[in-house]
Amino acid sequence: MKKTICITGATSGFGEACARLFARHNWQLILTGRRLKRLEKLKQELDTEIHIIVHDIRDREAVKKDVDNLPEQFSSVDVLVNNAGLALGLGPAQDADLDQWETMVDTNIKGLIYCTRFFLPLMTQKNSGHIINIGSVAGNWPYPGGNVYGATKAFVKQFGNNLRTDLLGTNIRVSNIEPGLAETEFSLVRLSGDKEKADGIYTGTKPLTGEDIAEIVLWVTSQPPHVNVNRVEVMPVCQSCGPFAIHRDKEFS
Ligand code: NDP
Ligand code: 8X3
Repeated sequence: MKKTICITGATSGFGEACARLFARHNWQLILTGRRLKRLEKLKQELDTEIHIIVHDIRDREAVKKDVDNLPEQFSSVDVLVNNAGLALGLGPAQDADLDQWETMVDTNIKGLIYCTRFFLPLMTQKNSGHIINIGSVAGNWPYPGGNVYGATKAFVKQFGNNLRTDLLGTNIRVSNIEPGLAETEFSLVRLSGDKEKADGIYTGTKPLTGEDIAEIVLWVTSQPPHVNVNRVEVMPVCQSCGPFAIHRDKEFS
């Protein structure tokens, strides 16, 4: 029997790449997102059974209803990839748009906990499963403009750590994948659709790709059942951390 993976945010980027890779590895897929046409296109293209769910993960009742109403064939979920998420804005906190901050909190934190809470019973019932959260280097390291986005990813990391403690004694695994610079639609969304600026983020770099992250998700799921990969932090070679920043002022000279 085929294994079942649910990938949230499968309409582009990491989620779409995971859908393509797991289909090639003969898994059946539950794919979620808001853009129906993209999900339908994937369903037509990929050679496996696919159940499409169109909802906004910020809509708690919709997420609950769609998990409650999974078709029998897809109701035994082996892996949940909590991937749907976004960054909005790259400016300093003192100029930030509170609506953008709320959207990141509602999507990256609240949407992720809704999916986790509603899918978990499908795993505890059979005492097996794997929750893979897509965090970020932004949850580990500060950078200018990372403010609320990075904080949502720090939440995701700690939520995963705490899930592990609650699930101790079960066979359910929890992993956090923490990518750095990766070329997807992420920057286009972050920069409000400004393609030139978004492309500029990747100019002169060799960033990670969706396929790179999908391979890591597959590797994490392919470990023997007694092995839990807690966290994987991954950057492209062209990225690193900076030195501590020090503001110098004539007053102190
Ligand atoms: P993309 O913008 O390409 O993909 C984001 C996905 O999330 C889309 O499928 C989108 O679907 C879905 N999504 C966003 N908001 C919602 C919502 N409210 N309801 C349902 N689905 C939603 O970006 P990435 O593939 O890069 O991002 C995937 C994850 O990886 C995110 O959590 C991001 O924070 C994280 N990440 C990205 C990095 C990068 O540099 N690219 C690095 C580290 C982490 P739709 O719009 O159709 O709803
Ligand atoms: C996305 C990676 O460095 O743009 O999570 O925050 S970064």
